[in-house]
Amino acid sequence: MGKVHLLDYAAGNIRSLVNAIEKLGWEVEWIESPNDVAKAEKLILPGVGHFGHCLSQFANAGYVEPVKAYIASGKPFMGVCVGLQALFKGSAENPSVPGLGVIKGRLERFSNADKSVPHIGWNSANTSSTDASSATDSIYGLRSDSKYYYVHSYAVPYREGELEKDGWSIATARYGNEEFIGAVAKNNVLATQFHPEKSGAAGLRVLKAFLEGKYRQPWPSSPADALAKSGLTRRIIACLDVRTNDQGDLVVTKGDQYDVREKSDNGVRNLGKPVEKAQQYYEQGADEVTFLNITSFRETPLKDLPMLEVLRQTSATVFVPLTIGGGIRDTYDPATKRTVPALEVATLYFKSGADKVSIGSDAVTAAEQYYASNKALTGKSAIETISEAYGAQAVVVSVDPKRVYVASQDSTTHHTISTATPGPEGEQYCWYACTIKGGRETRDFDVIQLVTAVEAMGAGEILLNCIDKDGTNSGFDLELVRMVKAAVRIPVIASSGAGNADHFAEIFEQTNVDAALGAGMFHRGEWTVKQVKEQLRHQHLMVRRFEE
Ligand code: 1PR
Repeated sequence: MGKVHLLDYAAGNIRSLVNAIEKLGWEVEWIESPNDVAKAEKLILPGVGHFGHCLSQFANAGYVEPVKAYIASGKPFMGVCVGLQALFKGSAENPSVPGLGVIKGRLERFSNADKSVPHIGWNSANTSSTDASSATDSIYGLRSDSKYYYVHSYAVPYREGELEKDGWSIATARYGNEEFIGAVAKNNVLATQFHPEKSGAAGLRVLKAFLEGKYRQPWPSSPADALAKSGLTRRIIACLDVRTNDQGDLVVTKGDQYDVREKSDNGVRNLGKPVEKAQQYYEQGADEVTFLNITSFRETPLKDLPMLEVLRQTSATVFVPLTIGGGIRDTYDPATKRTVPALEVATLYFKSGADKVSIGSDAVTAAEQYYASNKALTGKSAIETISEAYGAQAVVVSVDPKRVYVASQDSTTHHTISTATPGPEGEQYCWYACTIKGGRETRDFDVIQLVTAVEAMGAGEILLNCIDKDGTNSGFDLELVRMVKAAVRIPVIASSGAGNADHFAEIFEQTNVDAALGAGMFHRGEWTVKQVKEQLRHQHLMVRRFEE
């Protein structure tokens, strides 16, 4: 078994990277001090979150010179995400913090004038049209017809020829009208902006090629192919609502408008086991898997958080992003009799294999306080502390809104829309009230107030459920999605109501939503993720192909 060294210098989920390396049959050893760096024979520098935070931690721990010396020695080096960014001179994210300067160029923030930022999802890494030395070689197994998982707000803009003339091979991706560097390689160095450990079989192939030292491999693809297939795909997410049933087993369940009990015997609907279901959806080509612990408002000793083991097991074999929601807040731990900060709770989940945490009830409370204090940011809410430590892309806010019909727009101060599905009394308008505790409590607070507040607080994505639509199989709430998309610049995931592939096509064609999520239709086996994607592809909506 070969050995590879990993440098863990900052907060981040590196468990998935370790899982991926082990899956490929390699052993991971940790670099624990700057003196260890020179002893490594292969070195990977991971990194997620803020450039400045990562690079400052890295510099303060004394790693800058040893890592530069390691790279200069010619031994294999790989940087992932912020690990790629570290190789450049600096980043607009934190202009005062220098990068290693191994590659010239700086990172710029994506423009959000025409698209959501962060850039989250599966995009290309095209080498064939840009690689100076060969149009038919694959660099470290990268293929122009594969897709890779990216999650970042800053990127190195691609300027043709600039780095190639220094001997770098470049793989590019396009987001909106911005072309940026997706991967870069020269001699002993490979770096990827995307996460190979989260990019399914396509990503594992890149990691394997690096570990085996296979810089170039023949791959006969044409530049035309690459261009046709470049760009961000439509993201399909499978969601698992998880809770303990009356027998004490952790089960995947699914409600109708959040009611998860059977009408016949009042038992909790049991649709399968969480880890098995997640594996099944991964193999069907789900682009992400989300777990929601729907009874998280109950007190649980922290060490027994039920989803920790689910995440540990899932992340060992499922190489796409995993989100965990439910109970991400300051939590009283009855076992130790102390209040554990939300950041600590989130850290437990990240260490167990989560890539993002999703915050529901606590986000509503924090947003209400934000307005009560005249939009002052305290820096203390769960959203702010987790976003500060792990980056905005790791913080999803899950919204559970409910329609409130009104006869006229003047009858409420809330953000209303004119609706095509009038209320029970023929009301032509509605607003969406936020709820907490899984819809059990409705607040006098609307969805637009919530999403704009959490965006300001540092959330990176909105998971937009809709209680009226949940479990109805009648399609997503297009009006709600359009309203929220118009209010924020961060990505929005449409959720609730999907019953067939047409509903996914409809939400992507009729709104500019960033991703769509399904639950019941997959759990009941009515549709597979693969079938949904096949139909979308048929309708010329670009989706990621599952690779074995
Ligand atoms: O408040 O931070 O502890 O988080 C609790 C989380 O659990 C929230 O994200 C909340 O949405 C979720 N939740 C709580 N109770 C329920 C319930 O169903 N009783 N489920 C619940 C939310 C909504 C979606 C569902 C889609 C798609 N479920 O996740 O999967 O509506 O369903 P469909 O495609 O079958 O229509 P906190």
